[in-house]
Amino acid sequence: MSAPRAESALAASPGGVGSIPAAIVAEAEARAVAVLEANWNGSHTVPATGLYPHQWSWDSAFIAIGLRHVSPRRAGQELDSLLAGQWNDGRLPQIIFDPHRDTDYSPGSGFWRSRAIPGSPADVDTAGLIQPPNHAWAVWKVHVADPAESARRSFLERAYPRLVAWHEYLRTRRDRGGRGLASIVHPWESGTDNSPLWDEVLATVPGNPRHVFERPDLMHAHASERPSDREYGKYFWLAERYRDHDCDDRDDDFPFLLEDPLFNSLYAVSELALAEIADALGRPSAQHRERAAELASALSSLYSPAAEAYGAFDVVRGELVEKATVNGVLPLLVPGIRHADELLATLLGERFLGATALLVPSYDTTAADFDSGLYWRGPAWFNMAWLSAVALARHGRIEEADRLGAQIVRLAAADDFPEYVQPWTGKPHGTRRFSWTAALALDAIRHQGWGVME
Ligand code: 2M8
Repeated sequence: MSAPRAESALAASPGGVGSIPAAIVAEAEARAVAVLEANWNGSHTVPATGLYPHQWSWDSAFIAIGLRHVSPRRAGQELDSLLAGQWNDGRLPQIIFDPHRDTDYSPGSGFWRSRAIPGSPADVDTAGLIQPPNHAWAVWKVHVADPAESARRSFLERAYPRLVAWHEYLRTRRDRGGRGLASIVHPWESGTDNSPLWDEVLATVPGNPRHVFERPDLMHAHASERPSDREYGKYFWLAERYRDHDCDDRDDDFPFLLEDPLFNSLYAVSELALAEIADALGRPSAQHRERAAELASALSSLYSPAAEAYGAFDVVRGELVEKATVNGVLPLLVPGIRHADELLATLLGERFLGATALLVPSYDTTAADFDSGLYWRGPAWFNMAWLSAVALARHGRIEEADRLGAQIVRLAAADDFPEYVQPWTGKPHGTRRFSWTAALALDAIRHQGWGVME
């Protein structure tokens, strides 16, 4: 289903944030800061006060990347508080629960009962799953925003061993396919929950969990903008099975094991950030650069010539899911990645940004099941636009990156920092005053350039 396409601001208004009147940028900036202020709860920032009332893992890293421009200290606290939820095996959990908001989101701490699982942190309740590893990258970016403040707080010294343990967890416990890439064990771990990439595998997953689940999310977002109850049945079934095996990653018959191209690309970028951190601390860094190169090389097995994008590898069936999603063009972030020309052509071509999209759609707009308003099955998300801008700039496409940066700012400010938008009209969807939308708009305004490690 494709929607009528509006005249493209991307094509019609060349130039970056500088092409937006200064007063509008100043107002957008002030309002973005106010969103982050309102969503700060004393130790971390919630993604949105109603829909997502706890601390989410990869959200916090994106949030810190924006927050660093207004308060490097608070950006550091954001990440410190996330790292405090680390398990003994190194995993950084998808969610750290706020005990005061326990019934406001499902599954909550009562479902996960993490403290009963060996190796979980003793003083906070967390989910057992993980999210994409953008954390070392965020730690580095927070450090470079104010190295003196970072040094005063020994930020890198404290974060580095925890980040190394996190990546070790991914390398040792999550290489379920033995192919040098990390597998996700649940759609929630991708951050792109109901992406069409997971459809075929989810079809094999039972949808009848024992847990009787509720949908408090539907009080804050319309059902047509959220995964269905049918999908939720499968999500809970998988989470329940993972929890009941004590989240130990040694469940041989686990039915959902996928290598996601975006998850592994962020892993590679974060491994390079670990090298920067190690250099700054005067420690050996070569192993991190080698590891990043290994990941780049292993990622190439995900390339699909048919999709002209990277797909996701289904470890259980040994098959590549060959669909073009925004996840599958973002390996462009990784130095040394193969098929970069094809990925650039896909990202800038008709199926994604094309001549008329305002932001990058999450899924191939020509696919039969593309849906311009449904969550991760078509709409454009601000974190993906921001990652695309960084990726484009890496490949010398500065003008396109700047235009995307300007669109991030315009569309974020136009509708009170929406969670996601219709790609051609910019119509807002999901919740409003969404933290990573505000944070990444702030970064697009304030950053010194799109350099990956700046
Ligand atoms: C969405 O995911 C959560 C589960 O983690 C949900 O649907 O309830 C995704 O957009 C994910 O990427 C994001 O981290 C999370 C919080 O913003 O919401």
